[in-house]
Amino acid sequence: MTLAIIKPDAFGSGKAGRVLAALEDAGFRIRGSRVLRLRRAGAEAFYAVHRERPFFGALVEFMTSGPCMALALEHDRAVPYLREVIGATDPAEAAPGTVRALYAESKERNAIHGSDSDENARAELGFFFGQVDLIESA
Ligand code: FUP
Repeated sequence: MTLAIIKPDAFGSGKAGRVLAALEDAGFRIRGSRVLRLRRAGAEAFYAVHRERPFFGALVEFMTSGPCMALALEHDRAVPYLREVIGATDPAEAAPGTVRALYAESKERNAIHGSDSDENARAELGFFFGQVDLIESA
């Protein structure tokens, strides 16, 4: 299981359905979903690893600027496969057909987040979802 966020740029411009379709077409099963707006403290905690980076303030501003959609996604290679499907951080460098190549505006407003390790996926799923919200397949 891994964690994706359809970020405020994509969610706010009505692209959630297209992003969900791309994820389902890629073979992910949706096991949890929540629409929410992050508060400042939540966005700062979620991106704490980037706290010292020059873009941190703008990143928190962006992630708190409107609603987003958190997704728990299941696949047998969930973490690395989602990273492939979403593409490089900067859409200009993302492979053709990836979610960011299709839907991201810029490196800063890049449509979607995907956990980058199994350890971070567990922590990030815990950040957005309680255990009862996640349907494990048999
Ligand atoms: P990714 O794992 O592809 O989401 O990228 P990073 O973890 O490196 O960065 C997290 C988020 O910080 C990106 F999605 C967008 C933002 N960011 C910037 O705004 N500017 C940068 O130069 C790098 C990242």
